Amino acid sequence: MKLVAKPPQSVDELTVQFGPHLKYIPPGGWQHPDSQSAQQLVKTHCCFCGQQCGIQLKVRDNQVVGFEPWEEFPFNRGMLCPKGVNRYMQSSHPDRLLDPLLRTGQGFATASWDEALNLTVRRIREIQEKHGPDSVAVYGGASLISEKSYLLGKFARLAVGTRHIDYNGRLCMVSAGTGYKLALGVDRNPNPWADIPEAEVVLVIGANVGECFPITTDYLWRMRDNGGRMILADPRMTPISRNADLFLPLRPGTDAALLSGLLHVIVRENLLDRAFIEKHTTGFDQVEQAVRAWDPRRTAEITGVPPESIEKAARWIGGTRRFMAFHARGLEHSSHGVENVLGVINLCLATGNIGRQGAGPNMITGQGNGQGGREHGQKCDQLPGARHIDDPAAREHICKVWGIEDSQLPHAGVSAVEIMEAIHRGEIKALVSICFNPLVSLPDSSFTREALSRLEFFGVIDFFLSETAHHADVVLPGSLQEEEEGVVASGEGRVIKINKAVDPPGNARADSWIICELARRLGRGQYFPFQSTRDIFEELRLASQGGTADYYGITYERLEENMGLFWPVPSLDHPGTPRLFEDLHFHFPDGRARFHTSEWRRSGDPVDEEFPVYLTTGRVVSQYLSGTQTRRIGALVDQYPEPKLEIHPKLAEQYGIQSGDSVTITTRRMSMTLPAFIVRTIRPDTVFIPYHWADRRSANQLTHRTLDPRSKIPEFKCSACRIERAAASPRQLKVLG
Ligand SMILES: Nc1nc2c(c(=O)[nH]1)N[C@H]1C(S)=C(S)[C@@H](COP(=O)(O)OP(=O)(O)OC[C@H]3O[C@@H](n4cnc5c(=O)[nH]c(N)nc54)[C@H](O)[C@@H]3O)O[C@H]1N2
Ligand SMILES: Nc1nc2c(c(=O)[nH]1)N[C@H]1C(S)=C(S)[C@@H](COP(=O)(O)OP(=O)(O)OC[C@H]3O[C@@H](n4cnc5c(=O)[nH]c(N)nc54)[C@H](O)[C@@H]3O)O[C@H]1N2
Ligand code: SF4
Ligand SMILES: [Mo]
Repeated sequence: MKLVAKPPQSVDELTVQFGPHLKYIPPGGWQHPDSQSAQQLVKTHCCFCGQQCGIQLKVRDNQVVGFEPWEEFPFNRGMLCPKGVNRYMQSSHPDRLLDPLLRTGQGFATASWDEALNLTVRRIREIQEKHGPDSVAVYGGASLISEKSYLLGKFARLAVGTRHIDYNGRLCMVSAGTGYKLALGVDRNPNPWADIPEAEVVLVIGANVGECFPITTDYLWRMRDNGGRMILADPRMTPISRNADLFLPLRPGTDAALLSGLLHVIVRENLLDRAFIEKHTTGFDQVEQAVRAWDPRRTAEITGVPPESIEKAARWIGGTRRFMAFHARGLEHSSHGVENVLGVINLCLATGNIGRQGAGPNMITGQGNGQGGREHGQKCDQLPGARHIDDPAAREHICKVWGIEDSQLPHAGVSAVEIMEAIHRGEIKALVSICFNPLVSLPDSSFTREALSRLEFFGVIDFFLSETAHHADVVLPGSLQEEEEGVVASGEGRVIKINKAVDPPGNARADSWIICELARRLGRGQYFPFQSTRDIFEELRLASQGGTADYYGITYERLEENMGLFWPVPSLDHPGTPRLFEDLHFHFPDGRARFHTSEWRRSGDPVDEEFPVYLTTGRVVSQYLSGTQTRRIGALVDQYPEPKLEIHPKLAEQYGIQSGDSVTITTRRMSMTLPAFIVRTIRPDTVFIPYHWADRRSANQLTHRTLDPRSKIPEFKCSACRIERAAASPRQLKVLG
């Protein structure tokens, strides 16, 4: 059987049709070959979310033509969500970039690799000669396999010679990471998911598990089948609320208050684990003092959660020694995201719930390599092995592995949103970006668009022409996950093997080749002698050795044999570490976990008379992130074709809005118009918009740039808005992009 949609042989069409419209494969348009027609089945993982489900890709004639479940992989045991079963359609998609593109007066023209790479290198050096080494910045991404993210950190610091490198995980996992490092000394989930069914009480706070982590739902159901209870805290009743035992419908941006209120009741009712607190922690006295003010009545006023529900939840949590908490971006996308995370960890520490099966605080990692992508140096303050760039011992180790002097290794740069702000101010003049679509995903998109227009040089490496790439001077056609072998670390902390299924099509090249080639042409080839991602991994092992995220004992062969290994794996005979802190030794010199006070503060964009409604943003099950990948697949597009404004019937009635009406929503930045979707599952003072679309359909036109002071994450989950019924109907789009 053959593919109905054939990949184009050239990008001529793109050079003519330069614009926001992309092609998509209609549902059923790409025929599903039967298993006999596949020449090869490649065991690998889904390229999308941090669950990293095992999957087998069917390969025929160097094309990925379908998939088979991989029943033996222990995490998902063959289960996949709608994105996983449709991902294979990207491989030969008609929109794949097949040649380098250079900007011309009218749009883009195809170019040879020599032209495109040489121009990139020449512009970087010209700009640095004029404005200094730090006038160039590098953006990375957490969908990249760990080899590429390691390589990118080295590329920025040694080949470009800039201190400014950061990545899209800055919009995602950094509040969690900062919180876990502050409290426990390590940025990784303490528990493997196999622990979930063993818990007696689970708190899910700010995570839409059903739509964003569909496979985790199965673990939660098993926990409930075993008699466990689930508490859900969210301004929206997401799909898993149907099986929640207690629902806490909190107001956006009030998590720290809720968590203080829960701890208040636990203290008052003496449900603490005093022995654990005394022996294994520091700082509880201040926290105990701080939560005194948060009695259920005051907590209810701020959060909107009834006081009885707060009391009940606290008694359940304090009444078990098998309590697990799970949080995702609903908790963390906040100007006090780190404090919110610390509030969750405080609950676990105060009740002695950590280091055991079925007990512990857990972040749910977002992106495919959201965990691994933040371990090996593409963060602005980080060196491989999750080391800090200002730590003299860490610098010495990395300088030795890289064969350089300390003076050659730049110090910390600024974070992703701050890089965009420095571009806007004209301080950073050039940007090289891979695996990031900031025009859609950063807050306040008009600001981002303005900043991009001020760049003197912008180079993008992507396999599709993303909305951001439209602003590039050079677009280098890179590779999909299945086009290079390597490793990722799943949300559990399990390092797993990604296998290569096909070569990049046309003149597209492996991302790692592109980065190494740029480094060579920048005159730094001696530091980039890699012939393969395996070579890069061998260096990564050495660079991570002795660090928190120690990969020294991991080899590709061991990963294949064991279906992954949980880091740290300090030696070749080490079995890996599925559960952290079993010895109740936390990663600080005195071995004690740290309590930190977690104070509630208002959002950076507070509601008032003019903007009286809370706006929150997030996801739907069929779309992924900025949508560049999933908006091109009809079977996914048709499930949720365009952004809608979720609104409660009471609020809708107040403004005379009916389902399907056009609604104009305005924030302190911008207005947009979109159809109303009236649902009873959202708080009546809050509206929700999924953010997977671009341009006039982008939720990030509305959001604000307030950052958490420590993690530098934007406050995507809480803006103030006003709404009104719009006169005209929004454009009904038939071809969806
Ligand atoms: N289908 C799909 N799955 C995905 C992704 C995707 O794009 N699509 N992306 C992946 C990535 S990178 C990530 S980071 C994760 C994100 O996974 P989640 O964080 O689960 O997803 P979101 O929709 O961003 O937000 C989660 C929930 O937070 C709630 N919320 C909003 N404001 C608040 C608040 O102030 N407090 C609390 N407690 N809750 C609030 C929202 O109602 C929403 O239900 O999903 C991953 N999985
Ligand atoms: N309003 C609002 N905004 C948000 C969020 C929200 O909840 N609300 N969530 C935030 C979160 S949690 C996240 S993670 C960010 C994500 O934001 P982005 O990182 O901008 O989103 P992606 O869609 O993953 O963009 C990645 C780009 O890299 C490309 N790409 C993917 N894999 C590879 C690869 O292996 N190699 C190469 N060369 N390119 C690749 C894709 O084609 C795509 O163009 O968005 C954030 N923005
Ligand atoms: S749950 Fe995540 S990893 Fe699994 S199939 Fe869906 S998108 Fe892919
Ligand atoms: Mo994310």
